[in-house]
Amino acid sequence: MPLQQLESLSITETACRSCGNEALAPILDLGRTPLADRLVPEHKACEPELTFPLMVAFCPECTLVQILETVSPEVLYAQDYPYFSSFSPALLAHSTANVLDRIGERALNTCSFVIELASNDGYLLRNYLDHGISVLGIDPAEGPVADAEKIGVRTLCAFFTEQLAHDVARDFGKADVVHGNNVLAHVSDTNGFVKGIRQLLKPSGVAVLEVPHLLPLMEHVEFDTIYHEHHCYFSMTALDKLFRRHGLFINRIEQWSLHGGSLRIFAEHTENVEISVTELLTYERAVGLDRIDYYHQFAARVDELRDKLVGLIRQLKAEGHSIAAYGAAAKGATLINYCGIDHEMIDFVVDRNENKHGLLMPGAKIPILAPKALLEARPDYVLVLAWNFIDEIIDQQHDFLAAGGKFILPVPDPRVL
Ligand code: JHZ
Repeated sequence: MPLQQLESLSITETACRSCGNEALAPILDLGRTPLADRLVPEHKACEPELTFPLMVAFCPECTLVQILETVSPEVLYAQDYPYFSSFSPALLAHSTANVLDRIGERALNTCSFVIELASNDGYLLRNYLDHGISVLGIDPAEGPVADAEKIGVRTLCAFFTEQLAHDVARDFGKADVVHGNNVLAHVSDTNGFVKGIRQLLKPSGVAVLEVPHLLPLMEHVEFDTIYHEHHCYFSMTALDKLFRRHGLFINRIEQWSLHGGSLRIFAEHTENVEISVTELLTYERAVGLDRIDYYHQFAARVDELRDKLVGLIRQLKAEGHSIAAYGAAAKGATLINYCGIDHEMIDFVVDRNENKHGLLMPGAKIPILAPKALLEARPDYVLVLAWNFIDEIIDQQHDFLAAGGKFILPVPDPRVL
């Protein structure tokens, strides 16, 4: 399909994705950017790229922070969607622990049934299979779904909608546990998704969802996690209102450091709110996350971070140093494109996901190579785009560090480690 036609497959929303309020307050404009996960094949390096506006707004009514652009899922999650969950041992360990906790606390057994929305390559559900518990994954990305099927995780290759929830409940039955990690923010029909979850849950069932938390995003200026796949940036306050609207109650939460700071929420049909929820709601109100004033300085803080990072990179280049980057992450695309970091500054990006090798970062068109390139080319500095995995990356890169290589962390305050 020609570029212009694809770009028309996008809508600029005028009302809140959660409550429908039409008086949204813009808080940050990241300009027109390419899609963060649409890596560019080398032979298309000179062709114009698809770009879409990236404007962030706050809803004074229900407090939801959201982007205004909705790019059609067919464009966002095309056949070559490159994200495979199984590339992070830390994420795999986190998922296994999640499953073991659910099996223990809900006394799940071989009669139980678990569904995961956005089940990707089966990284989480495989753990239930190990305990003889039947599972169903739902995910629209063909590549990861094919991998899930290979390891025996039954998966429907489809977008999760309210209608699909209805069909799944009819054909497969309702679930004891519905998982959904890093998917609620990705859907454009936020209300339909929550309604769908409600349809899928047995009366005693629990939905266990993980979402990046707005509070650390704001506190640590994690603006790079803003891109078109992420429609919403959830506070506990906004989540509570959203779920209650559809007769589900977030009774408990856990806070995790994953992806820069995430919430794991436990939603059920019956209200039984624990202190973990009320404390966070109180805290968010105390810091002002529910009021527009809190967001007034955010754009200036993002620009300050950009200027500092670019200043550091320019200084290192002026001193004659070579710089590469680690992690062809979606957030890396937002960071380098908003900061105007280009191939002149960064020689290449390395990533363990071989599906990304040989491709170019969107926008900046920096080539993506296997991590061994760090030892072969020996850049002096490596800008860590996948900063959320910094501990894992340090563990893997002993040889690079031992040879005198240094890491640059971009957030919350650009610095050389
Ligand atoms: P990673 C992803 O965003 C995808 P991304 C998605 N948009 C989402 O919602 C968020 O997560 C939450 C690589 N890597 O996961 C793998 C190594 O090379 O932080 C990835 O390409 N070596 C659905 O893409 C990238 O880094 C390693 O040791 O911003 C990390 O991307 C590890 C651990 C990862 O997020």
